[in-house]
Parts: sequence; structure tokens; C-alpha cells
Amino acid sequence: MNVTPALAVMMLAACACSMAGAVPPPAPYGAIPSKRQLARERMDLTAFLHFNMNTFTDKEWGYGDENPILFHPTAFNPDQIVSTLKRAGFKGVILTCKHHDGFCLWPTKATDHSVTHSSWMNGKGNVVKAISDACHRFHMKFGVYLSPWDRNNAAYGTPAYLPIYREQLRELLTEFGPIFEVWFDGANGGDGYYGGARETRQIDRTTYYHWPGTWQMVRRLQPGAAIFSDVGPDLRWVGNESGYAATTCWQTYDPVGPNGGPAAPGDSQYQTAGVGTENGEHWMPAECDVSIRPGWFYHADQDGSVKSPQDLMNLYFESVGRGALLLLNVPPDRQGQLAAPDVMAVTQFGKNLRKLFKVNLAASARLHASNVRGGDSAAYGPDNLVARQGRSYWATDDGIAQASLTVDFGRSVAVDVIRLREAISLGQRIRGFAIDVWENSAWHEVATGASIGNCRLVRLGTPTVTSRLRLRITKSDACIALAQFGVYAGAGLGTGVKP
Ligand code: FUL
Repeated sequence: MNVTPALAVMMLAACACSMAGAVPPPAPYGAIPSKRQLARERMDLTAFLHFNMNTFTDKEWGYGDENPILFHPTAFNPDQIVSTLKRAGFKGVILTCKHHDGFCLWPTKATDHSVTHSSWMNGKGNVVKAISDACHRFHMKFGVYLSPWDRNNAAYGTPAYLPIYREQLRELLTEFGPIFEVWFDGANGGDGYYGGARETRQIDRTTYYHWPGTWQMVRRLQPGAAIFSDVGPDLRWVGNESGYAATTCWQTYDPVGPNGGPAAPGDSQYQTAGVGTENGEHWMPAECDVSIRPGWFYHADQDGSVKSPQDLMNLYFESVGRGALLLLNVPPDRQGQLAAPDVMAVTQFGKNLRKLFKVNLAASARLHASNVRGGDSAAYGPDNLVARQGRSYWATDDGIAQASLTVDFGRSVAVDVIRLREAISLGQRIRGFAIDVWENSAWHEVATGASIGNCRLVRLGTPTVTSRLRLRITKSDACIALAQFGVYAGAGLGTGVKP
């Protein structure tokens, strides 16, 4: 045998482990998440706050010539906004600090087009500070959206704009405490006011913003922040604004430009992002952004078109339930508060979600795995799948890529929803699974799927009464490392369209 230095280290490690009686953990497989990605993936549900000039002009995209005095919330209440979302179960909010029209919600020194020139609070208001302070008070994370496109700025389209954009970003990253996510929009260039020029300006989306340098700035000033764009680097846009990922959605993604070359925000084959790249080089989970209303900004005439709690539950299953993250936009109104229909919808949705996942029926069942790594049940046994805390998991021996887990409830239970999570710090390994229920003295397959990743929710369509359930991992690229198995009787809450 040709013993390379790396192999020698592995042999020594294996030897040391067996001498100590401990079974070594599975080696990571393929791309693995960074610490910041892992932290971000633990926040399944976050809220977008589209609140800016458009709220007051009743537009979706302002031209950039809006008079700053128009920004005038009559009863701005950051605590109402943040506490409502917190109670509903959201883990953080991302505020549109500047949308495409260029109006800045904080007193930036990089442009005059800001709250400083608004009539609101005599120009002394600061929405970014007020929302970020409320987030800190309510233990919510705070993130920023800073539109790269600026239809107000005279310099937009010339090299002079980049330092202005970066200065705005620097202010946001240094003046408002820890930031959990920076959201870079892909909408870029076109017609606008541009300091009075009122013309169309196109930019080269790949080179104009010097994205690697801009992202580097985020890394330096907020190392914990996840960077979102069409092409990551930490989170990818899912490729639609309707809030769903593909049924099979990989945590890895290798973005490609429209002509097969390098990709950039606003310049990628985004249609492929819903599925991602199986076995891709980059760990880059999908984020699904969607609005609770038809528009991103508040419009009074859409008060009757707010998504229902059941709509929101479906979105949760089609995003988080497919391994992606859900970023739900809940836009404040002209008072500067969340409107009553939105408050009702998110509050009820949050209650339903908590009720659905309150009791894991598998936690009181007998679990049996067809293979346990090294026979070490304490370290890698199936009971780890229902442990409430810690980062433990069920693992199989190296080379065992198919295995089953049997859950014996000891009585008949009505099963509605199943939740699976891989131990993603070891990479995405599983490529196929099936769920069987025990009926009339035989196993019957009731669901199959390919990707699991951070989270996979399986709805059985209608609650199924059974005393036993079986999970079969039918395909895996490396030995299995599964972190959670949850079985829930959702009292019909999870029922709906089967994934
Ligand atoms: C899009 C923007 O053009 C919309 O106005 C909105 O901000 C959405 C989240 O992203 O690209």
C-alpha cells in the first residue's frame, strides 16, 4: 500500500480513536456550510419590511424625483412592527434602507436624498436606527437591503457612484449594531431621474459594482452577516418572487451567467436556482422572498388581498419544507405600523406553526435503525434524532448509504407531517428517501423525495392513522448523517398540497 502523509494521519487518528474506544465521526462530504451560513440556516423564518418613499406615493418603483417631504409616517411605531413579528415566530427583519428610487431612511452623509430632508420629525428622524433598536429590544436580528440601483443619484452609471454606494453601505454596517444579512437586489439600471437628467442608463452588471470588493467590505465590517444575491455568495435567490423552492432543492449551487460565463447579481441563469446544483461546488442555500400582499409596498387598496394564515403555511412548506429559507415581506402602512389584516394573518400563522410542531410523536416512540455507526448507539444511535438539544445525529458506518429507521409508536396515532434534517455541517449527503406506514400487517410507501438538507417537510395529504412508520434512505453519496426525525399530528394544520 502506498501510504501518503494524509493517509498516515487518517490511520493514526482511526487508531487513536479505536484505542480510546470512540468511533470517529463521518468525514464531511462535498461542500460544507460556513459558520455564518449554519447560523443563518437556523433562522427558518425572517421578515422583509418594504417601507420607504413608495409607501407614500403608492408606487412599487419610484422614479427618483420624489420630494423628500412626502416621506411622513403619521404614527411610526417600530415596537408594534417588530414585536408583532417576534410574537409570530420570525427570527429577524430586513429593512429596505434604500429602494431603487434612492431615498435613504437614515441621515446618510453620502446623499441629500434622505430622511434629513423630509418633513417627518423635522428632518431628525432615523428609521434604520428606530427599527434596529426595536430589534435589539425584542431580541430579533436586524438586516439591511440597500438597492444597488439608484434612480435619484446624478452619478449613477458613472464610476463616481460606486464610492457613494459603498459609503452608504459602510454607514449601514457600522452604525446600527450587528447585521445578520445584507440583501443585494438584482434589479439594476434603466430609466430614472438621475439628478435631473431623466434618461436611461445601462450598466455592465458583471463589472460595474466590483462585487468582490463590495462583499469583502461586508466581510470586514460584519463578519457574521450572510450575503444574499442572485449568486450568493452565502444565500442565493430562489429565482422567483412567489415564495417557493423546487420540490428537490439542493443546498449547493454553482451560478452561471446567461451565456454560460461568469454570473453576477441580476445577470445569471436564475431559473436554475430553485433546484440548485446537485453536488455543486458552493454551499449556497436558497432564500425565498415573497410578499404577504400582491405588492412589495403597502397600498391601501390591497388590504383585502392579504395572504391567509393557510396561504402562509403553504408557503412555509414550499420554502422551509424544501430546505430553503422563507423571507416574508410584511410592509408597514403610511402610519408606520403593520396594518390590521397583516397582523391578523401573521399572528394566526405563527400560532398554527407552533401548534403543528409542538409535540414530536417520535420522541416517545421506540426507534430502531438498521445500522448504527460502529455499533455506538450513545454517539450515533437513532435516539439522537429526537434529542431536543445539541448537535447530535444518527449516523451509519462508512460505506452504508442505504438504511432504514423504524418508529414504533406502541399505539395508533394520526400522522400528518414529517420533518427531516440532515447534519448539514457534514455536507448534503442524502439523495433519496421514502416513507412507509404500517397498514394491514404490511408496509406501504406513502411518500418519496430526493433532497433533505437543512429541513424537509413531508405532508401526508390527509392525516394517516398508523402504529408504525418507516424512513428508508434509498440513496446517499456518503454514509448517512441525519440530525432530526419529527412526526407531527397537525390537527389538519399541515394538510394541503402534497410536496
Ligand atoms: C426586486 C425589487 O425590484 C422589488 O421592488 C422588491 O424590492 C424585491 C424584493 O426585489 O428585485
